[in-house]
Formats: sequence, C-alpha cells, structure tokens
Amino acid sequence: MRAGEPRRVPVVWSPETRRHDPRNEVWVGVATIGTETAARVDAILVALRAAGHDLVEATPQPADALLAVHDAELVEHLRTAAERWAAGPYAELVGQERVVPYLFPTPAMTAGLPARPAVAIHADAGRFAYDTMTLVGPGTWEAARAAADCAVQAAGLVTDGAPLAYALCRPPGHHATPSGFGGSCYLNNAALAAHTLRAGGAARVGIVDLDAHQGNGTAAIFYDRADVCYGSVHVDPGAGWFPHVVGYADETGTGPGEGATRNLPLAEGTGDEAWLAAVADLADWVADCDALVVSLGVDAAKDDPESPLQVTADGYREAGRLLRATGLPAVVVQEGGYHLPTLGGLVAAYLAGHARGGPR
Ligand code: SP5
Ligand code: ZN
Repeated sequence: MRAGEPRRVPVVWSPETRRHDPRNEVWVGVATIGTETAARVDAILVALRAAGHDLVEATPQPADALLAVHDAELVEHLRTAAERWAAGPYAELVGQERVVPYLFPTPAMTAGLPARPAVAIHADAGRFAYDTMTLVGPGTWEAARAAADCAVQAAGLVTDGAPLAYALCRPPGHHATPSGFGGSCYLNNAALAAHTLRAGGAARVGIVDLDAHQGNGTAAIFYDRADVCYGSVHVDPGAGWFPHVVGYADETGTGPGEGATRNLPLAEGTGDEAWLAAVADLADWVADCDALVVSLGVDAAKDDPESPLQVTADGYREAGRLLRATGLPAVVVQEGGYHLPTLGGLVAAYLAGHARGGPR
C-alpha cells in the first residue's frame, strides 16, 4: 500500500438492520415522519462500497453479550413487545401497529408506592421507553439485534488484530441505557463494542462520541466505571437539545469512575474549528487507553435536520485523522446522521481520515 492511500476497512453490516421501519415518530403528540430510516443503511453501504472498503455480512453473535450492558427485563421487553402489541386490539381499535407508550411509571406516578409491572402492553411500554419517538414495531427487535451483532463482530475483528473496523449499526444505540430505550436507540451498540474489547483483553477502553447528541445511554452504562472512559462532544443540552436533562460539562463520573466521563457541550451553530478542537481534546484524553470505540454520529453535519451544529465533510475527515493519531486499535460504530443525500459521504470522509495508509 502506498503511503497516503486509504486503508481498506472491514464494514460489518446486516440486511436484517433494514427490518425496523419507524414510519412515524410521535413527537410533541404529533406523528412526524421518522428520520431514522432503513434507507440510511443503503446510503452508507453505497458510499463505503464505492470507497473500496470490504463489506462483511454479520453473523448472529452470542446473546449473552447483551446482558453485559442491559437488564434482562429490557431485552425481554424489546424481544416480545411487538408480538404483545399485535395480540392486543390496537390495530382494529385505533389503527396503531407500533408500540406507543401511554403512560410513564416514573416516580411522579408511583411516588414511593409498591408499583408493579402493568399487565396491558400500552401501559407497560413506558417502563422501558423513555420517550414517544422510539417506537417498536414488526422487525424492530430483529434489526436492533442485528445492529448489536455488527458492533460485537466488528469489535471481535479488532480484538483479533485488525487496526480498524466499522460497524454499520442501525438502529443506532448510544441513547439506550441499562434499563431503557429512547432517542431512536434500542440496544447500545457502542457499549457492546467496548465490552467486547474489554473481554478480548483491552484493560482500558476509551469511547469518543461524535454524534451531535450526548450519548446518555453509553454515559450511564459506564458512569461508575474506571475501565471504560466516555467522552462526548455534542450540542449543548442547556440550549434545549436532546437528551435535555444530561450531557452537561460538570458530569464527570462517580465512585471508581470519577474523572472517566467527559462532556464537551457546544453552542448551536458551532462549525469545524471549535468542534475539531473538542475532538482533539477527547483524542488526547483517551490516548492512554488500550483500545478505542468511536460513536460516529454524523448528525453534527451542517445539513442534518436533527441538530444545529455546522460540521463539514472535511471536518469529519479531520476528526478521523485526529482519532487515528491516538494509535489505538479502533471500532467505529454508526450512530445518527439523517440527511440522506450527504450521509454516505460523511461516513466515508470520516473513515478516509481514520484509515489513512502508511505506518500507524
Ligand atoms: C441517535 C440519534 O441521533 N438520536 C437522535 C435523538 C434526538 N432526536 C430528537 C428528535 C426531536 C424531534 N425532531 C423532530 C423532527 C421532525 N421530524
Ligand atoms: Zn444524534
């Protein structure tokens, strides 16, 4: 390989990930058109194939990996919710084929009472779903499971010696917490990749989250752990953006994990220069880890409908170079990115930066 020629990267993907169709997301009580669509998979595949990367179809991975980062009850809910909904009267009654939570049994409702799981699925769904945008329908479980398989398999390639692997995860994962799902995410693919790298012998794993939104799920999974560091650059939740209630700079971890979480919130309208300064800061911060997971959301891009950041494709390419310069073996996990005309090019630009040929 000539120096400067991009390295070919294994792209782990699965046709099963197309099976989740959000159709509508209920947002502020209105059924809006979902932006986290199956067409995202094909937009990314086409661009990465054209860039000469190696497509690898995922095979089912051991299911117990899921339980390393999620509660068994959440996994069981996701696995069965669509069947439970289909067995109910919802399609005939209201024409709704997707599981939409009707109430949320948070402490505001249960208020210290000995609450138990609701029998009706429309009430039980709110025990796990923390928003109304992230609906479960036919195929959602199969797609989420396949996305998790992509992440685990890509991490396995890195454990086995690949310097870099990309997991085409869809639906995305970084908003999925140990016990809940939301933000278009069901299973936390990046956390599963980090867990797989740890199990494969990496003593400390760094996660750098480039998605426009703070990955509250990943942050929560590792908040009290010192062996997996989580750093994120994202639009300031204090300016009114998802995930709204967490992602502030003073959240730095707890207990043994104190200092192992970093949040770098940015103002609306932030472009390449300040965004890349934050990425460089996170790259330095994780450089003494043994392996890296990149949560590659490309929704910080200027044309993206879901965020007000203004990053360019050149910015993403430079972010790839900055993370490559850590010298760490890396698993890149797809998160958000919703502007179909530019989506594939943004992902390809990042990978071109991270995969540059020549000695690492
Ligand atoms: C993985 C990821 O990027 N999740 C995004 C979570 C934030 N979504 C917030 C959506 C707010 C409503 N958007 C309305 C757009 C109308 N379609
Ligand atoms: Zn996002």
